[in-house]
Amino acid sequence: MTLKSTQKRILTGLFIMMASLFVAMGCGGNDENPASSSSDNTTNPPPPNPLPTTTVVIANFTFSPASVTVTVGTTVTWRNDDGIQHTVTSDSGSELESALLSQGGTYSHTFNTVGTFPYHCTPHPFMTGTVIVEQ
Ligand SMILES: [Cu+2]
Repeated sequence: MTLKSTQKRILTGLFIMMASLFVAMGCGGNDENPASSSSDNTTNPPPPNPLPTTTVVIANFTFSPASVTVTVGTTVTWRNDDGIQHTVTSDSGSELESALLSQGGTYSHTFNTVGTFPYHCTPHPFMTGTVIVEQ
């Protein structure tokens, strides 16, 4: 009698242990969901840049477009596609004074003043362009 009731207790205890193990494993599986959902806590994409930009391409000894009209605060970027070095140099003043740009090189300038800014290429003075900055 006593032996049988002891066995019963042991069996019951084992059953409870296994049942609680099963529950614990189930909980472990559930824990992975909040862990994986925290992975969409990635860095947010940066806000779109509100500053206006314009690109002038230098190709075949030509600034293209030769004349651009922009609003104050616009950043203009020149990109040299030629295999020959060019500059972006103000005809007068120092608003634009790039170094020699090799192929693929760029020069950027932000225009914060209203006005007309004619420029040329120092090695090739026949290459000319104009930036018109409006309010
Ligand atoms: Cu040039």
